[in-house]
Amino acid sequence: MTTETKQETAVEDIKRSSNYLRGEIGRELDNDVAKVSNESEQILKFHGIYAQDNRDVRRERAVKGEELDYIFMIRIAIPGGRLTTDQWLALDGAATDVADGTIRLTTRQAVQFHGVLKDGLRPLARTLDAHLMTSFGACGDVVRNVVSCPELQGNEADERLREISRHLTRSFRAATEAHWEIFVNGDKAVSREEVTERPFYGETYLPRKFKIAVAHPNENCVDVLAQDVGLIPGVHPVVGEGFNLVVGGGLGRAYANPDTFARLADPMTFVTYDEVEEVIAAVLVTYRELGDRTDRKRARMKYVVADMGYEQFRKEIEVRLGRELREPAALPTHFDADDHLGWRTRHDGTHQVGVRVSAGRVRDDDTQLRSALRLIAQRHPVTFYLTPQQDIVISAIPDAARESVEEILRTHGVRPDAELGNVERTALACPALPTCGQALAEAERRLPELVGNIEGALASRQLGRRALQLRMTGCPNGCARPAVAEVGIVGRTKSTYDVYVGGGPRGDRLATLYREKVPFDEIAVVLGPLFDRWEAEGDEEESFGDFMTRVGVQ
Ligand code: SRM
Ligand code: SF4
Repeated sequence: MTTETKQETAVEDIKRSSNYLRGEIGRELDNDVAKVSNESEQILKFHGIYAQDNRDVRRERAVKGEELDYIFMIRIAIPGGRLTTDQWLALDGAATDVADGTIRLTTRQAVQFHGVLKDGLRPLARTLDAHLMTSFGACGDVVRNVVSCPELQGNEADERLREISRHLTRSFRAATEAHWEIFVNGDKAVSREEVTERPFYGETYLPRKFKIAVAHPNENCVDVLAQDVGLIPGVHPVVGEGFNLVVGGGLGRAYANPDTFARLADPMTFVTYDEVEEVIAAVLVTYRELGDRTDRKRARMKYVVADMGYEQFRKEIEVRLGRELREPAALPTHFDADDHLGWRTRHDGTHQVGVRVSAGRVRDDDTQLRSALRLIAQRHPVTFYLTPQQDIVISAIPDAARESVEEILRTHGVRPDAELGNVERTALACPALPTCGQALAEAERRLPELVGNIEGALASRQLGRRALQLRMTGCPNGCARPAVAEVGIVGRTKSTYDVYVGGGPRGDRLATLYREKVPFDEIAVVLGPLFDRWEAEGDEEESFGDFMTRVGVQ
């Protein structure tokens, strides 16, 4: 009998021989070539940088035998999405100086710049560093930007919860100084001795990315069950305040690999504030040791949990932790999702306003949103929070500034939340074409049209006032989390999409595949019979996702 030994992927060797994420990046940044080598592409991801090319001109250039339009995407980790006005203004300046003039807010409260040229990478890194931000660790096989509910602010208890996201982002950031050496300080750090890399990373880091989110005690705007590790604040009858810790969520799939699937996390244990870091570190070591390094598509922790079974996975963590895990406490019974839009008065008497950003793209077009945010940041001592719905909350607005903020938004054409359509209000889309190398179909650029079609279909029934959560992606990687949406539209081919229904804002169930390979223009049409049933048979307050779950998807 022969035992087949699977080979590690080439990426493992690239990581191992990179000298803790240096590789040849420094040298390649200095040459005149517009792109970087394959090895550097892999290592650059750990620095928050993706090598891309403008796919709108890819074919035309290839036909003419011309070089592709090589560009870079840079993702900046913003723990809990919190930004000072000074930081926002730095990002705004960088959008003009080195990127395509837009600031892209992500579904994980980060910021992305698109269309950056190679010689813009170092100046951008220095700008970020000068304003206490970094792209390091925003991508790559490490713990990514830790997400937390933007409502966690303003009073002591909430601030303490939000602080966890910043603390965990820092604690689980790789220790290597490679980024500062290559991008920020030049050769200043070369003579420095390498600091020891963290034990849960070592020289090959994690098998793949690792995602953590901190939910609000009562609401799940962060999609906590879609994370590798999710923290749900709660109170334990014996140990008091802390978190229910859930493990093994993830939404990405690949059409070419039927063994890939979306999975919701399982409640694993209850941890106190003091225990949270230690337990997550044990989860990371377990994943580091047991994760699949032979197939990148199955390297996520959810597959370790699914393959060995949740009970066994829990035992593996206990072995590495050196003690038994406490049982989880009861999960919140009221666990909906807030869209954080519109005006509210905070605990401390200041105000906040949540502003919708279509597909997270802050720019000046029909609406002068970028200029409005710049002006607000220049004039008022506010704080910005990016939301996991790609929106922005302008917070800590003093009484005296409220009118001025309102006026700036109005004169720049930023619509108040009351004027938003019921699908438009919460719709998400990933960037897809032309920047994403994995996109099979359009997403962000066709979101407004799709929203219009679906709002039209609802209005033509008596459903025009009913909210509906729509999420659209250009491929099944699921970056806008369509797998848990009431309606998830997932790119299948250049012109068709798979349609999923039955998830919901609580994020506690997966949507079901309803129709495959639907042409874009027919999406609202194929949903029509479901809307008819919802109108005829749904209870007054029953959301579309709840209704579909009750009656079943056929
Ligand atoms: Fe994502 C890869 C954009 C959230 C699952 N994601 C990508 C890349 C980097 C494409 C690539 O690998 O070449 C996309 C960059 C496109 C571009 O041009 O900007 C990309 N992902 C995004 C963002 C910007 C979407 C957005 O509309 O905001 C989000 C950035 C988050 C951040 O700030 O860190 C983003 N990606 C997600 C999420 C949602 C989440 O984490 O809450 C998911 C599903 C959850 C999960 O991880 O399971 C997600 N992205 C993926 C995957 C599938 C991973 C897998 O399990 O197989 C890929 C593919 C990959 O990693 O190889 C991917
Ligand atoms: Fe790209 Fe697919 Fe993610 Fe959209 S879902 S950004 S197409 S990887």
